[in-house]
Amino acid sequence: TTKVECYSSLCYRYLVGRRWFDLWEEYVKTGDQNSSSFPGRINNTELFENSYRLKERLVENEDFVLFPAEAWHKLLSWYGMVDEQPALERKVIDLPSTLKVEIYPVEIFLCLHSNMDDVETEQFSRTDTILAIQKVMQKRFEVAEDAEPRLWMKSSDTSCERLRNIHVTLLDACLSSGMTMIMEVRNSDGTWPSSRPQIMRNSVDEQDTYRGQPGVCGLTNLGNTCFMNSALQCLSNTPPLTEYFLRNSYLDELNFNNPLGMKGEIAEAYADVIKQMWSGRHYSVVPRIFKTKVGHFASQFLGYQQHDSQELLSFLLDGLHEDLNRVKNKEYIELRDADGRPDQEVAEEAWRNHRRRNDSVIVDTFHGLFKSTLVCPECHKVSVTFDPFCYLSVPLPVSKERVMEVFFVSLDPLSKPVQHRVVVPKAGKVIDLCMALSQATGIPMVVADVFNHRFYKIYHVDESLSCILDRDDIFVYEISSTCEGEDEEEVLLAVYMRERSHYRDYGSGGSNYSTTLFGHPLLMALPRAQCTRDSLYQLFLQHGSNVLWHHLAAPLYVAIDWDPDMKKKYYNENEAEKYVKDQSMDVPQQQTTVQLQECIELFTTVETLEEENPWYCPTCKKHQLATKKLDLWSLPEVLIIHLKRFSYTKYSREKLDTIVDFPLRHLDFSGCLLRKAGTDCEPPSRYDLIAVSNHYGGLRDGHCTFHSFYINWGLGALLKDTSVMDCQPRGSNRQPSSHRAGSLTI
Ligand SMILES: *[C@@H]1O[C@H](CO)[C@@H](O)[C@H](O)[C@H]1NC(C)=O
Ligand SMILES: *[C@@H]1O[C@H](CO)[C@@H](O)[C@H](O)[C@H]1NC(C)=O
Ligand SMILES: *[C@@H]1O[C@H](CO)[C@@H](O)[C@H](O)[C@H]1NC(C)=O
Ligand SMILES: CC(=O)N[C@H]1CO[C@H](CO)[C@@H](O)[C@@H]1O
Ligand SMILES: [Zn+2]
Repeated sequence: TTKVECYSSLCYRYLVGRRWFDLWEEYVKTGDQNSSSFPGRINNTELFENSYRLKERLVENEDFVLFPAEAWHKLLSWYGMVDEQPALERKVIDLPSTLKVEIYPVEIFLCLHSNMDDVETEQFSRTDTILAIQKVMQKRFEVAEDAEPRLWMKSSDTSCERLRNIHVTLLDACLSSGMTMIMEVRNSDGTWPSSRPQIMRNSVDEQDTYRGQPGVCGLTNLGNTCFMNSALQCLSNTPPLTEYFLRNSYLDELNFNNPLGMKGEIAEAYADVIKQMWSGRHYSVVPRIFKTKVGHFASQFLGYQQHDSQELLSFLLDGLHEDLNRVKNKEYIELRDADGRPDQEVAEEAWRNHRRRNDSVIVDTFHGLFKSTLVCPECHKVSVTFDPFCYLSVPLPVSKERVMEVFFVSLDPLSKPVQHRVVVPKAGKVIDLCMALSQATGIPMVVADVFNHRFYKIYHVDESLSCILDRDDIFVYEISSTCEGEDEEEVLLAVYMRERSHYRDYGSGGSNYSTTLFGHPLLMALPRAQCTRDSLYQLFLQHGSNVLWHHLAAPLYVAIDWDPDMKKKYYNENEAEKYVKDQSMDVPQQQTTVQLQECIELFTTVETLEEENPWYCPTCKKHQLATKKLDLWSLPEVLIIHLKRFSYTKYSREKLDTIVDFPLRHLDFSGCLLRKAGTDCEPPSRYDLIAVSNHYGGLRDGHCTFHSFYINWGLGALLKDTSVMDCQPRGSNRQPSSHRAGSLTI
């Protein structure tokens, strides 16, 4: 999705594959009319699955760019389109609070109740109404226009829901791709087929009799909502919060007028889900209304894309907090600097001030306090503040190394490219890659990104390795140094293989043909003096006689044109695609494991502020790159720890897949809490795990799961244990307390 400006109700955007776009951009920027940079016809192949279906989870600007209609039609008229690919036209839709381009319309299966084997597929916009679907169905299945049929929506094998209001949009009805819409038409005697036994059994009847363990309840995936369900399961299994909702305490505290809140709607929708989950009457619950509400208040969670579960959890905790804030009139509070006063005093003041504006079950349960200390590098002014937090976002130790897989192409025309796995410094340069490959033997090499039989990019040795993405096809070419004299100038020649079409036009006196690229492109270094047409031609012939064309070290900056017949005879397509694996490819990649405690220590490590984010020193009266240290002061009853697995840099988005080992019981913070024990209200410092929200897979195709079955039962056991511990002294002389043992959510 993308934000767009669009003032007409019928407005479209067009998708163009990123690869073609880059080629085109290069071509127009350099103004180079060489055939080597000419992008050719628009080619969106990489965006399609079979039969021109758009691949799932494409990311704007990474996989494709969007063009307004006018620009698209210009491009199309200038370049044309390969293989009669369809234009990827997408509607701009008006969603609550934003306009978005609907990259993926909703794909619904349609069938008649009387013949559920005959299923048709149709795409709809989220802004279409259910009525629009009904009309399409009536037409498709030849149901009389005045028939007044009933519509049912089947979202899983066991649940079927009647769609009563046909005037709502697909978005508000939470319809998503893959759902089946069933149309039921009255019998001739006026009765409905589904009112007869065993047909269309509504799962509600079934569920009324189900008496399972309260809280052990699945959440139906409404199409990529695993991130939301996962967060909901974690919260649902947080005892103080769930008890608060089940006891109806929230009814007295709903804050309908808080401008920062959501008029109580999020809290009410959340309470509804929790009550259903803990009723013991359902195997699973469809959090449809909750999802719609979330979408209304935070449009980034609308629809279909994968999201960070943490992002949603953070939004939800914020929303619940403001909806349930007991403070109705927020007073203005002047913040005082610590000015050397004792930590205890400043911390208590900060917490008091926080509670004067923020007072809710969320604060009671999840908020803690940390201390941040900034030191000016110049005047050594120390600034101390205490800030509340709702969760700890801890960094992962970032590996300074990176494993790259590249193909090495040696000078020997007979040897095949060799795939290597090499370890390079993450912040290194292209030269480091060459060094790693040649083990510092100093063979001259050139690193290139090869795409579509041409050099997509040739890297300079000083370029940063971060420009190279893991998915790029990197070829490293050995380069001969043919220069005799030291001061002779060398040029790098790139060679492309082209095949001529058979078409010839002798009418104009010369031959005329079109060409297509094939095979691997080649690279070669030559003294400038040798770069004449004749000597290149000779050189090419010499090497070309070396039979196996595929490396025929026959490089020119120009392309080598092959006659189709010659190509058939001398070019072995299969042979050319082959490569061998270096033994480095057999070494299994090591997974590093770190302890959760290490991440927490990293969180409290002194860091120097970055250039983009300096601190204004009140003494020096200017921005300074101060050192900053965070310390934990007090921890909440339920502690949420967020592992920062996603790292975003200018060039790449990366998911750190380091394994983080965490204890299930007794995660101990007593060593790193600044606030010293000994006071009456000792803060909790030992935690047991109650929930984990886990994201599997890569950045784009990842899946968020909550092993609801496993975790719920496991959790049941944990909670039982916890309640046993409630009535037993913890630690040495501690009296039985009504305090629950602290719980930890990751
Ligand atoms: C073709 O490319 C070469 C190398 O980039 C450049 O020197 C030459 O001027 C280009 N020719 C045209 C016609 O643009
Ligand atoms: C279009 O691009 C794909 C790779 O993305 C390539 O395999 C295919 O040959 C291209 N088609 C044409 C006609 O150039
Ligand atoms: C080659 O063919 C194209 C298209 O048929 C034509 O426009 C062009 O003039 C021809 N060039 C030569 C040199 O014959
Ligand atoms: C942690 C938290 O929710 N703090 C809020 C307390 O209230 C102030 C003023 O309304 C907000 O700005 C904070 O975000
Ligand atoms: Zn200073």
